[in-house]
Amino acid sequence: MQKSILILGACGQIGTELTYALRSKHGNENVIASDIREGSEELMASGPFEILDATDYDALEEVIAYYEIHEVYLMAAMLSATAEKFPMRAWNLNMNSLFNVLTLGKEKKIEKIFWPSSIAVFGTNTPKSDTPQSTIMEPGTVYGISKQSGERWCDYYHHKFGVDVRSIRYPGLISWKTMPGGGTTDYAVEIYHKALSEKKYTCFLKADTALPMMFMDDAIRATLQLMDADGDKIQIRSSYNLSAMSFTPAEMTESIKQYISDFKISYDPDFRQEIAASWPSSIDDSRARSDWGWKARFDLKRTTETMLENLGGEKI
Ligand code: AKB
Repeated sequence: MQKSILILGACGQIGTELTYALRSKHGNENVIASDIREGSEELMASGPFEILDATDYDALEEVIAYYEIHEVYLMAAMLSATAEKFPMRAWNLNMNSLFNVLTLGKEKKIEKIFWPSSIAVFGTNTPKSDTPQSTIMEPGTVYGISKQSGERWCDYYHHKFGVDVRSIRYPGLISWKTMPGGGTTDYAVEIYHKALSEKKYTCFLKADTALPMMFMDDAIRATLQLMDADGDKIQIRSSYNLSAMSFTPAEMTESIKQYISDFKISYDPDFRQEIAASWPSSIDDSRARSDWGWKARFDLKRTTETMLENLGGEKI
């Protein structure tokens, strides 16, 4: 039987590309995109779309019953930088939306859930390099606190009620189709746009701030791979560490200069520097590799080539 899938937060940076990937895999009509606002014309035209607030349980239940949904991908969230400005709104959105889908899972109204966590679950007391799967987690941001709590709730609902919920701790994600919104790692997307349009960029992080990053194609492939894996392979029901590459703004600048030699960077760190400084510089993802076969394909060089080609419209 063909399964029906609902994506909450389909117009965001990950949601957009996840919608296209799931539609090409399962058929446009079987993947229902939803968000609190309309998305790009291209996304809206590619299949069914519902305006839906992920924190509204009744509305969510209604859409799930109407489309006979089997799987939900909950991509709606307020990210780290914006969440610092609106703590209660962030907590309400990030937690209530998760409780809604976990409850629907508990009541057997849906069969499978994907929920994204983040490297933001770690804090200043966490080992910074090659951060292990299980370690000290004392997040110092509103967003990180919501993600760490969410991980505990996912684990609890799985072990207590048998809810099939799966999760990845995404690093910073780099993509060209949709801009990120309100994150600490957003510089790694903005820099390509500015390199092409102005040949200069002012970075809000310091030159030597190393962070774990991933190209969007890898992130989408990992998400689908995790969701397709046999349930008994998914040994971790809080969230999996996932890694591809780690670099600093200075290293990223060097990588762009290989193609745009007169590109210039300057640094004007703001409140996001403190957030970035509290996160790991690199991640140990050996459990994702051994449990469900994860392996990244994009390094910084390939990411830069792909970003500049797609944003600049010229073959590199
Ligand atoms: C952010 O910067 O808030 C996100 C994340 C790492 O979860 N990109």
